[in-house]
Amino acid sequence: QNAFDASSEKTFAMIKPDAYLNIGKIISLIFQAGFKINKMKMSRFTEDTAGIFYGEHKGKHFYPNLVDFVTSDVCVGLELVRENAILAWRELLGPTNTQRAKEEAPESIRAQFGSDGTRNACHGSDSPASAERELGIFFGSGSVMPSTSLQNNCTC
Ligand code: RTP
Ligand code: MG
Repeated sequence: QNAFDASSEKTFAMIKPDAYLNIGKIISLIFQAGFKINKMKMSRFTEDTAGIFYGEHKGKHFYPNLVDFVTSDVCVGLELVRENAILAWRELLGPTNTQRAKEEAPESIRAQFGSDGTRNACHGSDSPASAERELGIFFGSGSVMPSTSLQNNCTC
């Protein structure tokens, strides 16, 4: 479980397609909050891999919109390590809904970089079990998430 010492915890963070152009600012906020970045990978969801990652939300009213959004461009997945990392990262994210984040936590990442209820800049695991599952999807051996190879909209 612990990459560095007994008090450290791992979480899975993900910069979503609406925010990866702000990756520099978001990584600064991650380091300022005392996290170490243990792994980082840019990748793009397909409908199938989004269905694996967001399986718990299948059937919910926002699911089709969520899949359209996360497959629209690349995401950046990170393994973050810190004491109490899961809660600390979700605290830094702020409320799920960007409008609520702006009202209740104006310094939060979602308040600064999100745009609505679904396009909310970043993801964070909600429990040790989901952190293990999500880190496995992105970084496990035989990961279904390939590293990008000009999968993004690069025009160079
Ligand atoms: P996340 O999983 O991304 O860290 O966010 P969360 O735990 O705060 O929210 P969750 O309930 O797990 O929802 C997953 C993602 O689905 C989109 N969503 N849209 N009403 C809506 O339009 C709505 N509700 C949720 C968001 O992108 C949310 O982060
Ligand atoms: Mg969630």
